[in-house]
Amino acid sequence: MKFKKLAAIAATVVLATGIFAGCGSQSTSSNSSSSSSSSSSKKKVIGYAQVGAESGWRTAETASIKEIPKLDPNFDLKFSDGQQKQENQIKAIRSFIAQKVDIIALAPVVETGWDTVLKEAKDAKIPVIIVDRNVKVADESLVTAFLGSDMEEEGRRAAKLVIDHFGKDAKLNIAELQGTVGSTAMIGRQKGFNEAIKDCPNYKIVKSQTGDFTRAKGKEVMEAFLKSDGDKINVLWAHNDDMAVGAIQAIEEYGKKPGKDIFIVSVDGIKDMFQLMADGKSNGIVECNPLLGPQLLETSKQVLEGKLKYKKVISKEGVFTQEQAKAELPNRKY
Ligand code: GZL
Repeated sequence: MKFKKLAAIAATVVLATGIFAGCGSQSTSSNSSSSSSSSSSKKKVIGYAQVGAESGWRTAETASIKEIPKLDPNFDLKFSDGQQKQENQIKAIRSFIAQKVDIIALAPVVETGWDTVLKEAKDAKIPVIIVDRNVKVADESLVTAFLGSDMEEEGRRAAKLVIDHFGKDAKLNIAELQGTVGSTAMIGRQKGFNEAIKDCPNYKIVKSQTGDFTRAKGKEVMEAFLKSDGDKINVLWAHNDDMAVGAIQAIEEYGKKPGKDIFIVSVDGIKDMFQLMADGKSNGIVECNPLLGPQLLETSKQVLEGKLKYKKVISKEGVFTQEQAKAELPNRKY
C-alpha cells in the first residue's frame, strides 16, 4: 500500500512538472520553429508592448528589442506595436497574460492608467519590467524592474547647452516642442529644463506645444510658431530629434537659418540629427539611449532566476555640441 501511495505522489510531481514545461512550450512565440524535443519547451517568452513607431529613436529601440532571441536562443519574443495608443498596449498586455508569457515588458506611452492591467499581470504571476518611459502606479509591487533614462537630467542637460552658449543673463525667447503629453519623457524633460533656467531671469518660454515626438507634427507646430512669433524666437528646445528635424524644415521654408538665426537643442542622438548638426543646422544634442535589448534580456534572466540585482537601471548618456558633431557622426549606432 505504502509503495503505491509513494508512486502516486511521485507521479503527481512529475505530471505537474511536465504540465508546467508543457505550458512553457505552448506559450512559445510563433517566431520559433516548432520542435518535438522537450528542450524547446524550456524557451522563455518575453511579451513586449511597444509604444509605436513614431521616431527614429523608437525604430532603433524596437530593433534592439527584436535582437533578443538572437542574443539568447533560450528566449522568444512576442512583440506588439501600440501605435501610440494606451488602449492598444493594454490589449497587448492582456493577450500576453492569456498566452502565459514568462515576462511582460512595457514601454508605456503615458505615465498613468496602468494599475488595473498590471494588477492582472501580478495576479497571473507574470513579472512586469518597465522599459524606456516609466509608469506611476499606486502599488509599486506591480513593477518588478525599470530600465531607461533619467528624463529630468536630459532636460537639465538641454538647458545647460543653451546657458553655456548664451550665458544666464541673455534675453532669450524660447519655443518648446513638447513630446507626447503625459509621457514621462515629456514630463521629465520639461521639468528638468524649466528648473535649470530658473536662475536665468530673461529666458522666456514664449511658445510651448506638443509635436507628439514626430517629424510631421514637429514641422507643423513650428510653422505655426513662426507664423505668430517668427521674428521673436531665438531658441528652439525640442524634446526629441525627430520634432527638431521637422522644425528645421519649417525654419528654412520660413526663410531663417536653423542653427544660426535660431539656436536649436534636442534629445535622442539619432544619426540624422548629428548630420544636421554637422551641417551647422543645429547646436546641441542630448543623448538618450534606445539600445535597451541587451539590458532587457539580462534583467529578464535575473528576474526568472530570482536573482534580480537592480530594481532600476538608468542608462549612461552623453551631450554633444555642434563642434563635436562631425567627429561623433561615424560613431553613431542608431
Ligand atoms: C525616450 C523615448 C522618447 C524619445 C522619442 O526614452 O520614450 O520617445 O525621446 C520617442 O524619440 O518617441
